[in-house]
Amino acid sequence: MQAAAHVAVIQDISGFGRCSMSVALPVLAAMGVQCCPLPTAYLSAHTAFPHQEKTAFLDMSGEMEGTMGHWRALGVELAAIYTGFLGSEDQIGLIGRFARAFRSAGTLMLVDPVMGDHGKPYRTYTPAMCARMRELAARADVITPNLTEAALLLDEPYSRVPTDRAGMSAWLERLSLDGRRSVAITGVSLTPGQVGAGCLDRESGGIEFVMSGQEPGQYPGTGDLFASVLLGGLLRGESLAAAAGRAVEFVRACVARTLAVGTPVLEGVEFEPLLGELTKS
Ligand code: PXL
Repeated sequence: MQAAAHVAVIQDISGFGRCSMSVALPVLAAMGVQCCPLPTAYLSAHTAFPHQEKTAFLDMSGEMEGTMGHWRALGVELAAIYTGFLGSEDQIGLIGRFARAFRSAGTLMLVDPVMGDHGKPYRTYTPAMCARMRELAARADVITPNLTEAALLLDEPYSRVPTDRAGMSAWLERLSLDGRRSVAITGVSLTPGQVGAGCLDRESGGIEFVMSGQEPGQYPGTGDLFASVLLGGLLRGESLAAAAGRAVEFVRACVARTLAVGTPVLEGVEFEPLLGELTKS
């Protein structure tokens, strides 16, 4: 019997609205991973909610620094480092140092370059943060940008997002940095009614599009859900395309359920009742 893998989960905790840490921890736990949370910031609610001027925001950079020292003293070993939404520009450099301290030959580094959606950066993401995110993502083994983030990483306008297989394959190649990192772009739609992920696996060099039926709804936090399921699959030894296929189907099922239940869009998807699906290999 094998011990659960340790994974450092580096992203914010949002108090209301399912996203980031409150999605990553249950998903990875259901998939047999021991999560080691390293919160970047606390927000009272994610950034898409109204009354943003009332947001309680705590930057946790100081605690991140302290955690690094403590974990070093404890000799913590990590099977994966998983980063998502970050609270400030300086944190991106701090995570670079974290990776140098804790990454060994067998550590998988997944950077979800959380920066924006629907063609626009998130409210808290400055151009300087986007530039630093590009540097962090350059060190990753796997990145999981949505279409907006893919455009930001490539410094292309959102209007140039490819809509066909050849164009998307060219973006995947560019994002792989000459095959040095694997890439899964989310929110890709090449045929009407189908949506999924475009994947370039650096192990094989192959490009695959894993698609499923498109549900008529869009929810915050689905990128976090995708990246978390993908990582759980990779840690189980699945190929990038197999893990992405599992993640695409899980997100679709959660969206379908949420539409059926009719809960508010900003609260994100009802993934909790479906977590049992992830315990199956
Ligand atoms: O789902 C990405 C995300 C994570 N964390 C916070 C966010 C968002 C997207 O809006 O606001 C705080």
